[in-house]
Amino acid sequence: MHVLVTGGAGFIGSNFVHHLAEHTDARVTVLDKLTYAASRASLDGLPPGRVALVVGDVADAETVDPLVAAADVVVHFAAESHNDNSLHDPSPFVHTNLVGTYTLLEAVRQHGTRLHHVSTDEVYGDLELDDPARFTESTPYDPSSPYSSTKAGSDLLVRAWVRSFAVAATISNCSNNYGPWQHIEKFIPRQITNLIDGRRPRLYGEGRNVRDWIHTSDHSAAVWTIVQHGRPGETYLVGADGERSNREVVEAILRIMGRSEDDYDLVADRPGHDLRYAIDSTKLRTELGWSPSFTDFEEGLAATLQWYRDHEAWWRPHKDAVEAAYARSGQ
Ligand code: NAD
Ligand code: TDX
Repeated sequence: MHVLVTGGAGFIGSNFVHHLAEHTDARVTVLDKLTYAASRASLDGLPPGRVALVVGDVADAETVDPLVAAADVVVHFAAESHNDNSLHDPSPFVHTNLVGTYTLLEAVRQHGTRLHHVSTDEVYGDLELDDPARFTESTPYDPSSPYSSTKAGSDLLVRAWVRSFAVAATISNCSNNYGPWQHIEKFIPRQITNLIDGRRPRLYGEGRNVRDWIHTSDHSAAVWTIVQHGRPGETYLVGADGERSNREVVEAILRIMGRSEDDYDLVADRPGHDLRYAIDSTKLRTELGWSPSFTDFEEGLAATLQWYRDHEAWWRPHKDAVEAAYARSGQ
């Protein structure tokens, strides 16, 4: 099996490539533009001869077409992924998330190649803190940010290509990932590296917003399960029952580091900040038999914290610039 992985040098994509190398015999081609969010180092240590990296844009049909023609299946992770960036400049989000997905869809249509599209729970908007409901596959789309609206649009393109052109595609919508190689602009690595650096954690607003955390390895296993056993045309929600308020996450990080639990700052809120995400992944668990391995969030968090301690050389060169950009927004 030859798998084309778009965005395979990013946080979740690279974890997925390692998952394929460890658990399958698949040959992998990574297509990645190597934006600021990518890291070649995240692909180190892979078996030589089984993984190739092509540097290119998923929205460039001339690059994409021969790669899709040569693949048995395409797994599409490539995206602009950070909500805060999308509030400052939505343009690359429209280009990569919408035009990129369209470009890939036209290529898989042309070549009859199976596609798995990786998406987010943010397409469903947000829930109230006290709402017993969780998102399911039939929750109506209601995205809030330029990021989530371009992801929602990309999902709708996939659904339309399935229905109109019989493209064999599946979609997964996953909750917030954490783990190694996540860019330090994101919430958990930002707070961990702040503390290692002698800075205080920075919580938006009151820190009440809730996210549903899943370890990225469990997301990779879910995506591979769907590629193998998912029914074309279907959507599967991926989540590990990991709801925590942002304040609880920061308190847990502070505890693990032996610091006082109130040693953080409240800073300017994110405009349009989604209140709560929560995933009901019953369909994936019952139909395809997937379940998460990382069931203890604090344990996964402690391991992730240790990873950032051990990989300071990777994130250190970017830390000041990331913090300077946040400071311009009072965050
Ligand atoms: P990331 O930002 O860490 O990585 C994205 C990768 O895509 C980078 O390697 C980047 O270079 C590449 N890329 C960007 N634009 C490209 C283009 N035009 N052509 C080719 N490559 C391009 O993102 P991530 O957090 O690993 O997210 C991966 C996917 O998973 C995204 O589709 C995202 O929407 C989805 N997702 C993420 C989360 C999460 O918590 N991070 C949760 C659910 C779904
Ligand atoms: O410094 C911070 N302080 C803070 O309170 C940062 C960076 C974030 N936050 C809050 C905002 C969110 O409520 O933490 C929460 C998580 O923030 P992000 O890491 O930016 O993630 P989020 O906006 O929830 O989106 C993530 O999960 C869904 C990914 O970035 C998306 O790609 C994915 O689709």
